[in-house]
Amino acid sequence: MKKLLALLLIVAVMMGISPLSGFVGIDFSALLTGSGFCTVAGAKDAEKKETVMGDVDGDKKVSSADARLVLRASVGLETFTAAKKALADVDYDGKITSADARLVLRAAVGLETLSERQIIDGSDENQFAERLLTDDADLFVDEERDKLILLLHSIKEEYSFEVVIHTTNTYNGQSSMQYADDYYDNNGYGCGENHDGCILVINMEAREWWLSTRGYGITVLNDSRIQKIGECFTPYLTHSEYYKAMIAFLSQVESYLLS
Ligand SMILES: [Ca+2]
Ligand SMILES: [Ca+2]
Repeated sequence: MKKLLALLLIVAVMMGISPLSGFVGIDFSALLTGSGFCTVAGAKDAEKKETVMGDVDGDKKVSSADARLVLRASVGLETFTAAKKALADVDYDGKITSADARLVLRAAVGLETLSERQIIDGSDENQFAERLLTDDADLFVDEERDKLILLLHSIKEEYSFEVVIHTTNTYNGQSSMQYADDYYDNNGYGCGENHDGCILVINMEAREWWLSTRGYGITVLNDSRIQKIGECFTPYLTHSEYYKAMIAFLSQVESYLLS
């Protein structure tokens, strides 16, 4: 998992985002410990094929290890054979770039199905991961969105606890609490029979946020903790640093899940 953290930090740097560990005083690496994190897109077909698009380490699976190798190759730290280059160039532009690494990373967590798009119906899996972040207010760019989904997914895998982030411009005439509760329930969020989890709603029109909890979420995120979480991430919201705000939010939530 250290490798994966390193990869994400390299990706962050390459995407022009400063590495984020430390800015809320919490070990950011803890957010990346999900063991079931690297689900394999296209595993069903892997046995039948001699090579798998995106699989550059030859284990017939597309994992974060492949993404790391592709990223290294894209900056000249790794030299690929012609055959490997063909497998690494997943966007078929004839070059190995960070765009390929990004696609491989997305494929590793089930957000993308590379060349087997037509053969493998990965839509359910994609929706499954992406449903944890619905950005109706359009606060995040694609790269930020991808990384937040990875983090939300890894928290879910590690703690059996769904953290949901939803941005909106309207409460549809409801109170913030009603809106958040309904959004959570109507979309079937939560893990286990008690629907363990929480949802953070950011309403840009009202300029406010609301955190609703369910199941174990009610126990672990009590009122005083929710207040502390808010103190941690609202300064970033105020400065329109939405992505950093969400990293701060997730760091705080995870520190309570760990305790
Ligand atoms: Ca592989
Ligand atoms: Ca390429």
